Amino acid sequence: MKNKNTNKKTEIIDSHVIDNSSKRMTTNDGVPIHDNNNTLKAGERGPSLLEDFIYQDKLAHFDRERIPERVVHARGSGAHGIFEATADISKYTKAQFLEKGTKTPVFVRFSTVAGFKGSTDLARDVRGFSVKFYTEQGNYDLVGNNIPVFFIQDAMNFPDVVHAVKPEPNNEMPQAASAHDTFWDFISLMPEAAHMSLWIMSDRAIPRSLRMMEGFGVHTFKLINEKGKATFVKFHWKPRLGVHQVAWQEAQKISGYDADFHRRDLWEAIDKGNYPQWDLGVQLIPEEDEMKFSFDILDPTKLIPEELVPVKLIGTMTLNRNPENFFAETEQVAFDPGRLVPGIDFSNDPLLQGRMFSYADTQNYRLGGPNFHELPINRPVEGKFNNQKDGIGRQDILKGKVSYFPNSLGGGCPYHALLKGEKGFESHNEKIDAKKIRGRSPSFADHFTQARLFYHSQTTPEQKHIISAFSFELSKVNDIDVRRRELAVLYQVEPELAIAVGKNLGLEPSKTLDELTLQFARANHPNYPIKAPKPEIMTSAALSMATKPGQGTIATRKIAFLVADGVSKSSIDKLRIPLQKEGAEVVLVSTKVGMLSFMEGGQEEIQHTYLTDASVCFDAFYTPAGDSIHLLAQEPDYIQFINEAFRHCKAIAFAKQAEDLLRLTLISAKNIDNGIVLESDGEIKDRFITIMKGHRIWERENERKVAV
Ligand code: HDE
Repeated sequence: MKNKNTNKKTEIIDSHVIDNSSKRMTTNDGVPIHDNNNTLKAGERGPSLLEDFIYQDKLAHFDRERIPERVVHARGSGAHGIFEATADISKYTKAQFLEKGTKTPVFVRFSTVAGFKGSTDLARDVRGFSVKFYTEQGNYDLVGNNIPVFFIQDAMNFPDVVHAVKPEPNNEMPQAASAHDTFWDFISLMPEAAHMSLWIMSDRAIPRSLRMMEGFGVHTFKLINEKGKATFVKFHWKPRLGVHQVAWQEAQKISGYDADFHRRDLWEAIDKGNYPQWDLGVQLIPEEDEMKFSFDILDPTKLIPEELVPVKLIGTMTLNRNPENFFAETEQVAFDPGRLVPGIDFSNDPLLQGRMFSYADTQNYRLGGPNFHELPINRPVEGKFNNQKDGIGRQDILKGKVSYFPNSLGGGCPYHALLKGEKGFESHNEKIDAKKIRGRSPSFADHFTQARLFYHSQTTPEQKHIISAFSFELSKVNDIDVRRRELAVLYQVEPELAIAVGKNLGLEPSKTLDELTLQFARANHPNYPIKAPKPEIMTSAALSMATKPGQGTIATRKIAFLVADGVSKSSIDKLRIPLQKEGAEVVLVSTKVGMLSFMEGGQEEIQHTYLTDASVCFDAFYTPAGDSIHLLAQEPDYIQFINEAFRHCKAIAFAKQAEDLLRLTLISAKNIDNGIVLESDGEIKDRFITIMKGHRIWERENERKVAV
């Protein structure tokens, strides 16, 4: 489908798009190619000739097709869109793109961190959430994650945490997984990682869809107003479709059925016009309140509970256009938290400060030199004007003989704003009077209070999933001392959590931190462990996915209608029409592709089958009435669909005539719950939709020892 949503940025992209249709093939120099099938040879059976410039042109380019993948966040999916500012926050910031009513083109890239470029989308991992705003005042990058805190406090540890989570260097295993010795060795020695490790073991790390996750700027930044006054700010993205997860067992199966599950979901949603939306929220903290909290707002292992500082919504982002070309756009886009526009500035968060060096540095390497700003996806919409010149791959053609400043021969241009009394980016005029120190603030020394806050804020099923995740990961750790050490860390977070995980490992957690862990903690904080300040709150509803606002929609959720030839069309439509009205997507899954024949006569084309699709890829299920039920009774994969749906706590509906099929499944009279919606109990529609809005039937898990 031709991209119809255009904006100032996509016009730049479009001007670079090459359309091969109806064109004659040429070499890279535009020379028409007569024969693209045969190399030039000395005789029919002779050797190839060096003068075959057509072959060399083709192969030399092919040989250089790959560029280094990102050292982290290698696996990603991107989309274009628009951000519209919806609130007046001019009191806090002079950022032009945040002026109420302003529309700004954006490009977004979502990513996993640990896996290679071709790894599964379903890894248990933090997701990158990077947004490039192409503002009238230049590009602004908000390079965030779907988890609001980070593993480490200081940038110096970044290569270490990445080396620990990546495949182990001796055997390059495991791929896109944190369940191995080196990761937990590192984490168990770094108590500051406790908070993030709980998030990463929670359902946040296995999203149902990229469209259904929150985003966070993580660090505290500053907004700067016209008068130069600063206000601290935390950025949030709130998805309109709610925040949902898949179960870990599902994630592992989906990785086999469709490793591109998230990428495909995003692409298809945009392609169908189901444009995902997020509201941008800010938590604003006056400069005077910097030291007011029980934690340090510069510490990236801490969040600011929404109960203490509410999130104010200031704009909406809509992703409405897929990239034309994955490599040119999603792969070559270069995000950098150091790209700021007037009105926004850094804070002194030591992790953020460290990021300032790394992004442009890695991009100079990954994208082959200093001209990556000129790639169509990275170009600012209002152009760039300076005296930087030359370098590999330079595309801009600088006019005239002047490439220095100050100059008179070029009329003093490009001039800097100051000279003409205009405004450009000005750093916040913060006063700093300090001694150089290679060390850490004592205000960063409380590592467990917020980890505890997170755990206590989860519902029972969510806590069970965290216990299961730690049990899974630590069971995959071979070194028993690492297991013990991590259990001791968990004990500091919450004894019950440590005991529950310990049971699954056959270990009793120690009540005190391991000596080695203490030694490392004391290197940063000599008096460790410190007495933690009293927290302001003990639980925060905003931290649970189950209690998020926006959960009450089933829009774009995928519902499998399980059919075969002879199915009743009226039984299908009775539910299909109301579900589609709610914005849900109904997918007919049958025994074969091609035409499906209805009991009442007539046919419909089928794209999905029990062979090609899997239960774990859908949100809810319905078996309509008709002669099809005899065929389904003999279809083991149908039974598997239902059993897996039941296992993963999903809503399953049966038309009256199809209820007999239940006998063949694991669902018995004993374990029927309100997630099994039967027509014999009355009209299905409303009950089915209500159940789906709750996402899962968590009570089913109570029957089991280990969560899904
Ligand atoms: Fe990154 N990070 N990071 N990071 N990061 C990169 O930049 C780095 C951190 C994040 O879709 C790299 O161009 C350091 C926090 C995202 O292209 C690299 C530190 C957060 C992406 C880099 C951090 C992030 C990256 C690799 C600690 C959440 C993907 C390729 C000081 C707020 C961007 C690249 C995309 C990518 C360095 C910590 C988010 C190596 C040194 C905290 C979403 O430059």
